Amino acid sequence: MLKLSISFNRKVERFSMKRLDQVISQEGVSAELELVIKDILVACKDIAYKLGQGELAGILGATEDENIQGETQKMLDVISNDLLKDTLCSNAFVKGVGSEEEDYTIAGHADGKYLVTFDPLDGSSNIDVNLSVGTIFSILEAPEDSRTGDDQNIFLQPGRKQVAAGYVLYGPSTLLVMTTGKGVNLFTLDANVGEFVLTQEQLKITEDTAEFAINMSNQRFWEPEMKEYIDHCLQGEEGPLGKRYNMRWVASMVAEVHRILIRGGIFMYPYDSRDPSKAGKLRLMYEGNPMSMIVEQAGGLSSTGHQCIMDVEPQDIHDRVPVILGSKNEVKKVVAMYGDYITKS
Ligand code: P6P
Repeated sequence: MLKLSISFNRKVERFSMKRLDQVISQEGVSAELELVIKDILVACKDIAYKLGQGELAGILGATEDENIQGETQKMLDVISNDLLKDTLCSNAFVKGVGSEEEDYTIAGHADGKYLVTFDPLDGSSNIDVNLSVGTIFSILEAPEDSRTGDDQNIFLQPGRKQVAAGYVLYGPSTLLVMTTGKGVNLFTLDANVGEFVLTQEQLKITEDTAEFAINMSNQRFWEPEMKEYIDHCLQGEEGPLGKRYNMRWVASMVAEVHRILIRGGIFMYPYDSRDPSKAGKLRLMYEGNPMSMIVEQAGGLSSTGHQCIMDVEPQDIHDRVPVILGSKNEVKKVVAMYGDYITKS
């Protein structure tokens, strides 16, 4: 009898959960912006379905093409990109889109109010081994002038100008984490009804951590400051940081950031000397900025080592940026080693 009552309560609780539109309308989001967010999620629900099909859909594996980043495109990279691009460019309130998978920005509606940048399938090297991947999106207001969405210059705004940012994590469950500047909420896709429902609200990142995420195989290419910080972590209790650290690396930024939101941590993809012409591996407009808005809205910090990522003035839609983000007090330790201590409280 007890078992039946528990399962019944869970069902009742689920149907009392707030839907996405109920939450964002309470945040004072304009009807136009709500429609843009909803279209992003229409595409993401289709991406989630296609990912869930795996081998059955015959869409795993790589294409023979490379994107502008010099990365071989997976079939699902292209499919996900096309879904988001087609859905958003047909939305009357979208002036243009920028994608990791597109060389140039693409025009939507000339009088659209919003610009959307996205990484359609971040971490896609994980697809063929069935590990978590995600979609990252960032929304800016379009300048009120005559330039059209295929002019990348209208996108070149610092991350502080974002009006919304989020990601969809395609894991054991499909989760949406999003902010419109009033905190960070977590929604779970209820596949039975095709709705994202609020499952955790106002997420906060713990200020301290003992878990770092970095690709250690690049250690010989890092700047001395990063080498020193990681060396201090590895010295554990006997070292200058005075505690034992754990390490994680999923090679999927969405999964790393989600773990940090839930249990704290610090994620770093620092500058490395493999290609001195590049500021880092990760891209500012559709990885660094949206993840930084989420992390800062959840009480964390996000820095290049020398300035907050959302203060960087972009020069190109595909600008790269060093990324150090996560638990506030740990990010401050790393940034202090670079000498430019963040004075944010
Ligand atoms: P590496 C995925 O390709 C990605 O852009 C991020 O999601 C991830 O954190 C990073 O690159 C992984 O890079 O060099 O470890 O494969």
